[in-house]
Amino acid sequence: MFCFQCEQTAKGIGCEKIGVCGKTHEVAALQDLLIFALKNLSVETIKARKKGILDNKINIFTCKALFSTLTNVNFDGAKIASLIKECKTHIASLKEKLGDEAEECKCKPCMLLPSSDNEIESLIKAGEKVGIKSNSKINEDILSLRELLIYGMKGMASYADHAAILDHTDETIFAFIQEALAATLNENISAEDLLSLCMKCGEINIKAMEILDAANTGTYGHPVPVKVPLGAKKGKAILVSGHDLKDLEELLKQTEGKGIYIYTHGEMLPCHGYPKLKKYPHFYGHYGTGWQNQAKEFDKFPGSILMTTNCIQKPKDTYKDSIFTTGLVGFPQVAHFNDRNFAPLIEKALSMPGFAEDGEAGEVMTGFARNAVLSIADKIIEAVKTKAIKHFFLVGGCDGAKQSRSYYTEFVEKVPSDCVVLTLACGKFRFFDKKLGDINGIPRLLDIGQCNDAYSAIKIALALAEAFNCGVNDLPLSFILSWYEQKACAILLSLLYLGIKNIKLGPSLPAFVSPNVLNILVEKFGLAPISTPDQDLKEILG
Ligand code: SF4
Ligand code: SF3
Repeated sequence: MFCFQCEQTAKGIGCEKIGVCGKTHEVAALQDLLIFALKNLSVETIKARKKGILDNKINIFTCKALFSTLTNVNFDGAKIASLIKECKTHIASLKEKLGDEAEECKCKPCMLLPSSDNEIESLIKAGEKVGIKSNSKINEDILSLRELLIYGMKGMASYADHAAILDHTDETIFAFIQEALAATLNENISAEDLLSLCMKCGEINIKAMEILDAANTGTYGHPVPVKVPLGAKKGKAILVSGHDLKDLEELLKQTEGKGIYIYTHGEMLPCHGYPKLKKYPHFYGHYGTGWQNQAKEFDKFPGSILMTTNCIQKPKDTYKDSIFTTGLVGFPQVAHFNDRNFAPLIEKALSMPGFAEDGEAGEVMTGFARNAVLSIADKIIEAVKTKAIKHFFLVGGCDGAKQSRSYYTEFVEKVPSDCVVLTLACGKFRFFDKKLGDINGIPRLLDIGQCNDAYSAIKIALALAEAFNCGVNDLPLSFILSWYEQKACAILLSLLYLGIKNIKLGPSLPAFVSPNVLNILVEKFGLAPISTPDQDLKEILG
């Protein structure tokens, strides 16, 4: 195996024997084969689209399959194998519709994708031939840009999939994903063409986040600022983690009147701000922090756990029986729901002790998405004009295991008292409970939401730029980002597409970015690695 798609990749170079995330060689090979199969499916969908044949089922499948290869989503080889099989079926059905199927097709995917579909071994062998480094002659910059594009698309596909779950889809997103996936099969593609596809990926990802925002706010209302308790309520309990709002809503409905309190974990925290979710009286609070601390926090939780897509850590044996997965999440031998009939999860929660008594642990605020922030735009603009607010920092992105991520906590602690911190995604769990106070009634720590709510952050930045009649780069606003998995790649490409300069990125730069590609990002966009909080604050604030 060779995988270097995430920030925790082995030695900052690549995972070669087993993933630091726990991904096995076998699952890695199956994921490589799935990506290869999706590229070839995309070749067929492009031909089909030209003939007016559009198949939303195949489009959504493409997003789901891409999403399932994201870091910490699916560790179940059998599930990945079934996606490969489904992909092959779609290729065959499109070939048939296009009328260009041969008696026995001899194209590369058909030859490589074995016909004995159920034999995982043969799929693994085929996957070993199509990995990232399968072409040893490929130029390192081409490889770097090609993988950046694929990772950006994986992130985008995850947002498109979440939106599709709420019945929001967009043909331009599907068409781009397929064009770009097919383009990565071209071994003679130029660096310029790949770079412009990366920028296009950033552009289309804004569309994906936009339709997800429309799906979430259209279904559940615009988030409102809300205080979320971090303690416990006496009674039975279920913990929900991941990113999926629909799963949470269904669970809230199915647990009504059953004496069970529902808690969020990780990226589900912002769900408390959505009016149509927060209305449930048994939707109580947030337990623990984010996905990085999942194993130790899940271990202590006295109820059952629903893990929606994504991120997941390998469950410990101690709580394996009380954890249930849904969406694309997969672990061998862990119960999975395909239909959102959560009866076994509820039954399990009722059989567990729950919390014996109420427990106080303070509270945090969330719900500062674009509507909430822009509703006080006048106040914010006034505070900037009167210099009550000197600078805004968007300290956002993913969390991970590295010690050096303490940079972000320290940075937020050291931000001067006349500055405001906007945050989003799961990196915030390092500082989400800090009491930073307010400036003229404007909280100094504003949680915009999940990683996909980067869309909200972009909207806020654009609105402020318009109010001050300047460009986003001229605002007193700096981006201090943390990355871990591929959704962060998609968001970074979106920010670069928008022309946002001088982003600071950490805790380390991606292993898949070659020195030449890094030079382009530095020269064109002023992208820079984080240094120390003191040094970075000094550089930004002068
Ligand atoms: Fe390694 Fe990350 Fe790939 Fe897992 S996803 S195998 S940790 S690079
Ligand atoms: Fe977090 Fe995966 Fe990236 Fe949603 S849950 S931001 S790491």
